[in-house]
This record gives sequence, C-alpha cells and structure tokens, in this order.
Amino acid sequence: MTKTTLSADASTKIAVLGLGEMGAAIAKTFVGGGFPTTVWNRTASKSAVFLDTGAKIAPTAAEAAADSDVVVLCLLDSLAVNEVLRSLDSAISGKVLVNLTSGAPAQARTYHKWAKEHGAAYLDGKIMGDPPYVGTPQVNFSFSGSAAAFAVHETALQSLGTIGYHGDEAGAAAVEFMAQVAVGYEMLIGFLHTLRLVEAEGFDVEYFAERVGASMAGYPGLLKMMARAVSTGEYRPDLGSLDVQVALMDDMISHRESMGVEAMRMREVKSLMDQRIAQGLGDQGFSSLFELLIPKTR
Ligand code: FVH
Repeated sequence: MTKTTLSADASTKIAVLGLGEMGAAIAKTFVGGGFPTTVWNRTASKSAVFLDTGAKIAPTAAEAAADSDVVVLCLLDSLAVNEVLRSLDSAISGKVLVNLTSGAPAQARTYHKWAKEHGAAYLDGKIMGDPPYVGTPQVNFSFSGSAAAFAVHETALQSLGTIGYHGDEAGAAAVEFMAQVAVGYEMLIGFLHTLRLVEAEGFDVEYFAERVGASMAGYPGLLKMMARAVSTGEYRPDLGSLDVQVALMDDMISHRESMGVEAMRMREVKSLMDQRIAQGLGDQGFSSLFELLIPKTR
C-alpha cells in the first residue's frame, strides 16, 4: 500500500473533481490562492472555463487525481460520487480524498472505508453557504475524518471559508450538516405556512418577516436552555408551563383553520402538550415534549 503524502505547503497539488456551481467556485478559490490546481468535470465544456486561469485541465478524473496530493470531490450526490470513485480506483492511492458532496453520515463512513482500502486518507466535508461567497467567512465548511490530513491541509481548506473539524469519526460532519439543514427546513416550512396566515389577514409579509427576524435575537439563548434541559432531564417551565401554554393552542389551531391555513404542526404540538399534561407533568415547559419524541425502532 502506498503511503499517503501528509506534508503540505503552498505547493500542495489539488485536484477538484466536479465543476458545477459549487465545485467551480472551490476550484477558482484554490487557483486564486496560488495552489497548483487540476480540474476535471464529466461535461468537458465546464472545464474549458478554466483555460488560461493557471489551472490544469485533466481529461479524466483518474488523471487529475494521479497528478495531485489532495483530491477534492464536489458532485451532485452520492450516485455521482460512487461513479467517480469507481473510475479513480488505484489513482487515489497515497492521496488525501476530500469529499465535499452533500450526503448522509452512512455514506461518509462508506467512503472512509473505501479510501482506507485504496490507500488514501479521507476527509468528509459539508458545505453551508452559497457558491459566490466561497473564499469568504460567509461559507461554512465542516470536516470530519483523518485528523492528520486535516491538520496538514488546514491552510488550504481555510482559504475556502470558515472551517470546523468535528473529529475523526468520518460521519460527524454529515450528522451536523443533516441536522442543521433539517432545522432550517422545518423552521422555514413553518414560516411559509405562517406567511400564508399573515397574508390572508391582509398584513404585509415583508414587515412581518422583519418583526420575526428581530424576535430571532432571543433564540440562541433559548436553544441552549432547551438543549441543557434535554441533556439533564430537568424540565423547567421554559416558555411558561405546559398548563398555561396549552390554553392558547385551540385558538392558534382555530385561527389557522378559519383562514384556510394548514394547522397540522399546531395540532401536533397540542397533542404532545395534552399527553404530557395527562401524565401529570403540566408544570414543566416546552422542552419536556422531547420525552415523547421517542425514535421509532429501526
Ligand atoms: N450550490 C449550492 O448552493 C450548494 C450549497 C451547499 C452545498 N451544495 C452541495 O454541493 C454539491 C455540488 O453542488 P453544485 O451546486 O456544484 O451542483 P451542480 O451545479 O448541479 O453540479 C453538480 C456536479 O456534479 C456532476 N455530476 C453529476 N452527476 C455526475 C456523475 N454521475 N458523474 C460525474 N459527475 C457528475 C456534474 O457534472 P456535469 O453534469 O456538469 O457533467 C456537476 O459537475 C452538492 O452535493 C450540493 O448539495 C451546493
């Protein structure tokens, strides 16, 4: 088995495989940072954009990898990653594979195993932010996997944005990413339903959004308090006791229903509060509903 190259400086050679919106932004940032960069994309026309930029353009993913120390993958999904990894095969031996494609923890663990079997170090990376902001602190890159590879290539990775390392368990960055994205989607679908309500009442949705934005200032403290309650199992009456909170729920549900707006989530909240109160725990707060959210057996 070839030994992975773990010494880095500005001459560290980087391959970027996948030149979609995000991959192209990453490749441009490495080129701009002075790193010798080789690019490859399945559809060759996207590589052509890199002519005259100082980047090398490789005809195949394997050739790009063979010519580099660090091989960065930024592809659509795990199907694309599987296909490209198959084509790399022994060209990855001795390299550091950095997979920045969005995906689940189990996939990251599978790629880690694959990399090990092929003589490569593995870093899984997950991105939160928009391609035009790559290279600025506004884009977050979370990594997990080989601590040695992260330490050696930290400077190169730092050139991409704000970076964090979540330890050597390869799936950790994906756990964080999936959880963050889930919180975002769950909150934002609730926000969109509520905009329907605000609009149906004839109010200005943009003004309302500003008001909600201002209320968000209180959320970091609340989230910390709730997580503390969950981890200790001590449920103080956060947001008030459930006995008090539940009194509002029927009004919230009927307000939504009267305006023809989806009330499914409010009914879920009320049902959980009712169950907790029926257990004699109405003096506890909202965090205590966590006790009822038991994962279904897998
Ligand atoms: N764009 C964004 O805003 C974000 C923000 C946060 C995280 N992501 C993730 O980044 C991954 C790449 O996203 P992207 O925006 O670059 O996506 P596209 O512009 O659609 O480019 C997709 C690239 O993947 C290549 N590709 C697709 N299937 C295959 C395959 N079977 N074999 C080889 N390459 C494949 C595609 O190639 P082509 O269609 O040009 O030939 C593009 O290079 C993604 O995980 C986001 O979730 C983006």
